[in-house]
Amino acid sequence: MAEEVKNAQPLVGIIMGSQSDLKVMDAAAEILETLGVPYELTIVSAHRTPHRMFEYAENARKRGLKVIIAGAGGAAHLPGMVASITTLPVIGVPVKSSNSIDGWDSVLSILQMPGGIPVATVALDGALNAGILAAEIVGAFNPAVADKLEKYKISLKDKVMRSVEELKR
Ligand code: RP5
Repeated sequence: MAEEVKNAQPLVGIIMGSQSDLKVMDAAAEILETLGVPYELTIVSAHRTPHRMFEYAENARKRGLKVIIAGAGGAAHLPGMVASITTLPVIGVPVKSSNSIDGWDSVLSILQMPGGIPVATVALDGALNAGILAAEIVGAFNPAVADKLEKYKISLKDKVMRSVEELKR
């Protein structure tokens, strides 16, 4: 992480139910680094550490976080429970864990929230998009992050246009 981002107050909290989720959730951390958004990353389990989950969600806004990305697999209650406690926006990442039924358990338990408690659910293992969405929320009020997002989108377009040139027949 660039020094100035590393030392800055985290704006995005990345949490996950287990260390086994890290291989997926790392993509959110990487893109936040690319986009210059300070973040923190830790493990918070809804089922195995419920008190830690409550404390994390309750204190997140006071600690200066603006968005929470929560990833979990199986009976993935972490994003929804965190969203029920905090007024910060929560982005849910359904993780396809090894004992899951093709990931449907994770997707549905994060997606099907009751009215009043939204979780912005991304695709199965969609931590990259969760990171980008979190940066876009921060970028709505932060011109430096908005500028990096603009450059990122241009880089995506450029990549497609290079393929168009390469495939020209
Ligand atoms: C969930 O159960 C975690 O988010 C993880 O995706 C899944 C399996 O956890 P481990 O048994 O690998 O710790 O709570």
